[in-house]
This record gives sequence, structure tokens and C-alpha cells, in this order.
Amino acid sequence: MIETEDHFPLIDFIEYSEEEMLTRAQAYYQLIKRRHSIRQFSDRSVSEAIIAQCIQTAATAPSGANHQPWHFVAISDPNVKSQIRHEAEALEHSFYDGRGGKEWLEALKPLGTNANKSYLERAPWLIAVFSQKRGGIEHDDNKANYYVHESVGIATGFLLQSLHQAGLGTLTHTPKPMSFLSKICGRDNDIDRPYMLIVTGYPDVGASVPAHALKKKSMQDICTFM
Ligand code: IYR
Repeated sequence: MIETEDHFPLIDFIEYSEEEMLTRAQAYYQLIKRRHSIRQFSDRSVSEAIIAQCIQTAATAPSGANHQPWHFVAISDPNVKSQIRHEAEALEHSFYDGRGGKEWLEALKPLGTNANKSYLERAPWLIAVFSQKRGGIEHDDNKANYYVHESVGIATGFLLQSLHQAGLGTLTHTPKPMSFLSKICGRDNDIDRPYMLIVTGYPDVGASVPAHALKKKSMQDICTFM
């Protein structure tokens, strides 16, 4: 065991029996396979405490040099949500009107998505995730960050799982380009870059999931053991 001034013993690791490990892995699969991207959200409110807790969970993700190159802007203000919807829909209209290109638009057909983004106003929370190319571990550090995309991707995955575990519906939304989010969120600077917008809240009554989204690749397709 490494036990020096700057290392602590690993005291919070919990070991399970092999049997229990498999049961736990299966239980987690059962939990996570019920997470679906939804586009029909209820306008029921969700407390800030729940969102804050999920963001704190996301921020436990591993990151390059532990620089934690992310910032989360959690939005419930109806005026801000409305601005985001307005800007996103303008971009989506041109995307669906042809800017996306034939192949991309064809790929989206089975999902039935379109330029209407009413959920951006209706859902109680939008979480804008920003990646940071510079920072460091201390609050006012100005060092290079490493593996920024990978780190923020993992943190965003943690966030989605945490929101699902809490009992909320989620959607990843990536209007292209996303620069309008920087301005609206007050993060128009040289460091922050909008990474993704997460929509979260209760699913609306009668919410549905496209059959296409339920089709998961087989283990043979996705995995090789050597
Ligand atoms: N951003 C658009 C288009 C879109 C793109 C992909 I890739 C998706 O998986 C789903 C939608 C939209 O939100 O409609």
C-alpha cells in the first residue's frame, strides 16, 4: 500500500463475493437499460437540490490530471429557457431544411425528430455542460487541461446516469453550432466551450420512445474477448 504524505489508503473500496458482483452488475444493467432519451417532458417542477446532487455526482468523474475541465450551468429560469429554445429552433430549422445533408437527415428519420424544440421550454431543467481547455485543479489556476473531450464525455455520462437513478427523464441535445449557449449562459470567454445540453425532468403523460432507439447491438457486435 502506498502511504506517504500525499497518498491516502483506499478505505472506501467495497469488495463483494463473485456471486454478489454478478448480481450487482445485472441489477445495474436492469437499472440503466431503462434510461431512454425522451422528447416529451412534463412541466412538473423538480427541486434544485436534486439537480445539484446529480451535478456533484457528475463531477466525481475521472479527468486528465484531475483538472476537472467542466462547468455545468443549470437553468430553470423560463426566460433563459425561452431564449435557448428560440436560438436552438432557428438552427434546427436550417438543419432540417437541408444543412444537415441527405445522409444525416435520412439517419434521423426513424427517430422522428424535427425542428420543434418545445421541450427546451417545457422541461423544468436544462443543464448546459461546458468544457474548459485551460484551468487546473485550483479555482484560479490557468494551466493546460488534458483529455478535455474524454473527461467531459465521462462526466456527462455520469450526469445522465445520476439523473436517471434519481428518477428523471433525460435527453442529450446538441444544436449545431452551440456557440449561442456561451452568450446566454454568460460563459463567452477564451476557456469555456459548450459541450452538450442535457434536458431533464419528468416524462410527460403518454411519452414514447422510438422503436429505433430501443434496438441495441448484440454482444457479438460490440464486444470481443481475447
Ligand atoms: N440536433 C438535432 C438533430 C439530431 C441529431 C442527432 I446525431 C440525433 O441523434 C438526434 C437529433 C435535433 O436535436 O433534432
